[in-house]
Amino acid sequence: MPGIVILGAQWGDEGKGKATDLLASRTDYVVKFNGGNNAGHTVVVGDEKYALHLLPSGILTPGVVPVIGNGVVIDLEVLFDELEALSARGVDVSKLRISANAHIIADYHRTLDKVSERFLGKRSIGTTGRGIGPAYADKINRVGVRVQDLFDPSILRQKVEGSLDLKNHLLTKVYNRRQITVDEIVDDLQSYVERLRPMVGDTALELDRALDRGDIVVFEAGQATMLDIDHGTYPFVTSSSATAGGAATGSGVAPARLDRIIGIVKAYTTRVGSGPFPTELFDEWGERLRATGFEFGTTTGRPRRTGWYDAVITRYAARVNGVTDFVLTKLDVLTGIERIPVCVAYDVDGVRHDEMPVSQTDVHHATPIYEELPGWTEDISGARTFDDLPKNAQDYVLALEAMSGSRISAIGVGPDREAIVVRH
Ligand code: 2SA
Ligand code: GDP
Ligand code: MG
Repeated sequence: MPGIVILGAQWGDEGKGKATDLLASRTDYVVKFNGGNNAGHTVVVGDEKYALHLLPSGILTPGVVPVIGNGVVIDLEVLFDELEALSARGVDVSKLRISANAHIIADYHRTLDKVSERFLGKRSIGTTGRGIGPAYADKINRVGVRVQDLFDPSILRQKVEGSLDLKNHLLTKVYNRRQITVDEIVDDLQSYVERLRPMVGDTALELDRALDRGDIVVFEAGQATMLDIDHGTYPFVTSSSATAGGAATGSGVAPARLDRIIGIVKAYTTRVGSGPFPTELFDEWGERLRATGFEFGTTTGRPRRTGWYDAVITRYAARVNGVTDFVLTKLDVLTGIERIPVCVAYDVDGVRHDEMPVSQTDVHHATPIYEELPGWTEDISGARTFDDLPKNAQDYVLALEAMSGSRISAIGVGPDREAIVVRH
């Protein structure tokens, strides 16, 4: 199974970084195919904790070639800061490959992200403020600056001019900000050119050849299904394709070469930023999940919203992505809860919905229909086989498997690399 996609089945932070890192020892390439430094993947290796934002999680495994695909938006300052920080900790970052077609996040994208969020007021998305939306907007508007443009000074100037044209009007006339000059942006971007050059290439071709050789390539999604620009809870989404299709468009590898789609799903649900969240808890249970699961943004430190497991969205994620296997993470966080509610369907104004409602209004009005499953009190963090889990924990997993649309192949029982039960 040479092409493997790892993606989030909920609203992100399911533990994709840990899952990618786990697979990495058997992997040749790890490809980030969407998003940018809005992502936050935490990987715990022994006593060391790494928080990766722009770089693929596979960079931590010696021998793996990390790839930033064409679907990613790159903040060059963050790229080199992250590379330097990892190098200083002894991580070999020399193999990194970057697509010539990836887009650049410039200073004005970050500014626009922040001022437009402020402008939206109560309707704000709750973005990470990293310039992601404005950079993708430029890509779709065909006024983006791509990595390859940096290597041709006259093209770079033309592209920056084209991109800044209307933005300066918006910044100065609407948002009351200062004018940004073409020179300052071009000078900034050019300061990275020589360091960037050796990393850049036709990564789609390189990956195709790797798959031809029988190499194992892992495609690691940022964000998650419910934050996908097309399939998520629009407009409360990120601006990229975080679903399985995005692995193909965001890397240039043909869809038929993606053999396994691994959906990462938490044993409960979290969300950061605005937007509907049917199983959200506002009581002490929500507080308990946040404290026990340490649910704070890896990138921004924001407290995450928390709620019970929602099988409606997991079934939806299984379908939209064609999930072949789920990895259920953070089961340990539920230890000690006597009866664990699980959302099996929604009630929308008196009508039962077993599938994700197509209307956004219905999603906002959805209230969960819960089933309660018996909990367990035993510490499960040392479990390494399914049989090591207490009977009620096993039954919880089997119940989720039956209602979530695909098999659960592994179960996370703690943050460490080894804290995992592999079933298939
Ligand atoms: P953006 O910045 O334009 O992508 O924000 C749009 C929405 O996408 C959400 N989003 C995320 N949700 C969960 N985790 C993310 N990464 C970080 C993490 C987030 C953090 O791993 O914890 O540190 O706050 C992530 N990135 C984007 C975002 O909340 C908006 O709802
Ligand atoms: P990602 O964005 O999907 O990579 O996830 P994050 O790294 O943002 O958030 C997941 C958090 O859960 C990280 O702090 C991980 O170290 C932690 N984690 C992953 N799997 C488990 C698990 O099975 N149990 C516990 N307790 N923590 C886990
Ligand atoms: Mg995260």
